[in-house]
Amino acid sequence: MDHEADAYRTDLMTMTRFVLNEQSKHPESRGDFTILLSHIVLGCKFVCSAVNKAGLAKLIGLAGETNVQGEEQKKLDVLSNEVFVKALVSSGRTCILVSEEDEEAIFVESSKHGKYCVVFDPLDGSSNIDCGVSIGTIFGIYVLNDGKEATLDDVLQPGKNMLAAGYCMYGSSCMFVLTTGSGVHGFTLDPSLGEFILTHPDIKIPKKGKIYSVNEGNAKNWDAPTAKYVEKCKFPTDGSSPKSLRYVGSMVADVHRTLLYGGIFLYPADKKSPNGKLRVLYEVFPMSFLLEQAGGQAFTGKERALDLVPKKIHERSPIFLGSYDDVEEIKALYAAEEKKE
Ligand code: FDP
Repeated sequence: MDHEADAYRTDLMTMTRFVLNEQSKHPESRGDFTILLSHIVLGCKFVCSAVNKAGLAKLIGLAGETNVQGEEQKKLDVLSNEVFVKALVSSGRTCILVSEEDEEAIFVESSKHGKYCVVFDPLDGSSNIDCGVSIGTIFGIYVLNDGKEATLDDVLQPGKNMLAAGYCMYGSSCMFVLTTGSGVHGFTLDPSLGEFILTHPDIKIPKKGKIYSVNEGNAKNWDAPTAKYVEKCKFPTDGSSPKSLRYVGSMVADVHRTLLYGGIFLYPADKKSPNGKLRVLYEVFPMSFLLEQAGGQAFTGKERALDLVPKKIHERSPIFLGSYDDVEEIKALYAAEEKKE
């Protein structure tokens, strides 16, 4: 009998236990972050359950466009946003919220005020909702300096200033992946316990991968370095095997696979979208933070992604992230292009 494996199965490291352990390493900590995280986790559990029931809920909606309480059936992304905003405000630990679903930032009323700024996309990959493909929630957290009045500048900060970031993927299992700046840890929801259990401690991305992930339908509008890079993936000139292409079209799913299997995820600029598609604050920054913490890299085509300073809360940026060596290659192609200009 494998006693070690058995011990691992019976000694359950829940996310709360994990974060409390981390907290105990900082004697000055008053547990505010643990409380904030537990509210984010609650939002994720709710969305997970709603996503699992989405098809059924839609049937109810179609039957009469109303649910049993006579309320209008809400679309999953609007519902998820409401749940996260309410969970975050009620934590009493937040001061500014930036959500993909809301045009303006939300400034939390003073009676419920805390020191954390949370930027998030409550349900990313929404074009995949109706066909039951993996989607997710992405978040990043900044902290205010003690006693400071919160302003928009507190979220318009480079990603390297984030305190924590993560995502929850609603896939074949529900996985929560978190960094607080000391490695990346993955937790899987045990639905029977209603608890996220540490299943992927200290995730490290392979140094080089065999997969590239991009919407190739945009190829005719790509710039030269992106086009050259993808060409090299398919027709390598160094004797290596061609890379495989995988593209779900949900950032969380594509980045999650990249993190575990290695390779590269690209959402480049193109002629139609000169700033790419993905949003800096709640897509590019959290994923870049996670990838760097796992030993990979994240690059915008010009600079390290986490060095970007956003000017607007819904700003977009091109992004290339993944295994260290794969991102090195695209960086070299952009550097060569810059020399030519
Ligand atoms: P979606 O439009 O379905 O919400 O930013 C949103 C996003 O999905 C990402 O999750 C995904 O990586 C990307 O857009 C997919 O965009 P394309 O359909 O243009 O490939």
